[in-house]
Amino acid sequence: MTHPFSTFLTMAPCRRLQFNLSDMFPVPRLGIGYLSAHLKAHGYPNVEVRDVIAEREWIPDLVRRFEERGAPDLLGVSVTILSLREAFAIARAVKERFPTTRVVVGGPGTNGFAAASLLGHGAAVDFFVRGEGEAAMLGLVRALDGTGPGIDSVPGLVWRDERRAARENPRGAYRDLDDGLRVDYAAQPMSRFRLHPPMGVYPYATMMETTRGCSFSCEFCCLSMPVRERSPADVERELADLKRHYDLREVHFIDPTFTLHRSRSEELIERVGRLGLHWSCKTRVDKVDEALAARMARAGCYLIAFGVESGEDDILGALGKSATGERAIETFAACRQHRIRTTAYLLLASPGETEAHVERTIRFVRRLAPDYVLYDLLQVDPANPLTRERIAAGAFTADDVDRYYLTDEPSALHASSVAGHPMEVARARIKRASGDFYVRPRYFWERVRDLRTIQDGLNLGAGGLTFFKDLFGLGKLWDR
Ligand code: B12
Ligand code: SF4
Repeated sequence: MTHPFSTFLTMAPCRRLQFNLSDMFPVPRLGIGYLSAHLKAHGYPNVEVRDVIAEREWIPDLVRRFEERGAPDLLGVSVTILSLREAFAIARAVKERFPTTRVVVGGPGTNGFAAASLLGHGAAVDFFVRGEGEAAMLGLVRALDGTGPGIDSVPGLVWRDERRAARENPRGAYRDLDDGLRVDYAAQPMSRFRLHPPMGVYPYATMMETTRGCSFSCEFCCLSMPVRERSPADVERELADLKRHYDLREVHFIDPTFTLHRSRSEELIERVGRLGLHWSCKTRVDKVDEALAARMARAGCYLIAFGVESGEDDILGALGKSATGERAIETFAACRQHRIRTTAYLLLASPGETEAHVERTIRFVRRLAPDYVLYDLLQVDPANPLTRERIAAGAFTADDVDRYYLTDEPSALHASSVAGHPMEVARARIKRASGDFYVRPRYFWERVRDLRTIQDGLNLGAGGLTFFKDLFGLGKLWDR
């Protein structure tokens, strides 16, 4: 049986970041792709996915679209923590013009905030969803069109009752990732997508999820949750289909720790290898050794991004990261030996970090010799333990965090990092460390010598241009 209920799914762009390659290189949205597929599989064919980032659209374009084609019954907006305010702006504009359209906001950005904060600051949003969205979205649609039980049974839903008090439902069971559900790629503008550098070397390229959750519990991360894995055979089937339909040559696996379990990883790597694809992934330095790197390289892996975080073992300990700096050096050497490129994610402004630590980290990165390095500030996120500990210790308040992410008002967090470093100090450290690594003729020469495709050269140009614009404070390439 099919239902006429209409749903429109989109995402909020993140307009507050400077060095934001990700919004300039739109990628397939796995999250809303799964939601769309799940609704369609359960008798709701009337689902539209609009990638406003790929289409370079903003609120007036959405409103115009709804005026011309009719507004949906339900508008779903996907957010990260950094795009919640943009989602609120979309909701305000849509509700003002189309008051009967309900708005639901979901995605990783909703997870850490109190229900009352989300509903209070996001006054135009009817519902928020925390955690996995497939069952929640279907439950919400059924509750709204009257074919299912009420709103109070939708898993992970944050909503207002008749007295407008904030209510929150418990989360439901985790999805079985081997249930055969596939991302609704057909609903997305596949030809517009490009993985951002340093990925996307072998177009056409896309992303794929083979696991959810991570069994480690690093203090600064929001991805720690029970791990579920897809069977390698199912991943192979999906990749083979994508290869046929979209001429796929490259895939980036978004799993938090791709090589988490050795035997499964080996099987998966072998199956991916049979397809003759180029691929990249993210993992931990203590989850790859020389033998695994060799297998990965043989199977087409050309890039691994590692959460190195720091070269200082005391800082790693404080961050709850059990790997060591020396292990990182060994793993990076193993990747080099097998011509696998490496990206090192490093965190600056960690608790207890001093100028001496930063200097040593810069020297450590020279020894590590990654192909790419991405220094970032430790992220304030109420979904990570570090932020909650700092609130409990009185370093800042939950209200500061709410103001920082949910409003345009000033917050203590504009002036200071989560670990208490003045923001200008923290930013200066990132610039200094990034400059030390990238602004070297030798680095440029090494990159040119290692170019593997024409697209690789174009990526080098685009990545370099964005980096230097940011380094010299010239603003984003796309800012509207
Ligand atoms: C691929 C990716 C990207 C891609 C695409 C983002 C996307 N949302 O699809 C790009 C490169 C654009 C990107 C950009 C950024 N990202 Co990113 N990204 C990821 C990554 C690696 C995978 C996301 C993914 O596809 N997951 C798989 C899908 C199936 O899960 P999902 O998206 O969470 O969706 C499920 C639920 O969240 C929910 N859901 C999602 N949307 C919606 C919408 C509705 C209406 C409902 C009801 C439910 C719902 O249902 C889905 C199915 O269960 C994650 C880390 C990870 N492994 O999860 C980080 C992650 C999402 N990114 C993060 C961040 C911080 C960023 C950036 C700020 C990075 C930067 N400095 O530039 C930008 C922000 C861009 C923006 N517009 O806000 C953080 C978000 C933290 C947070 N609390 O919000 C994460 C979790 C990484 C991390 N460890 O901190 N990212
Ligand atoms: S930082 Fe990496 S290893 Fe640690 S919890 Fe997050 S995803 Fe897992």
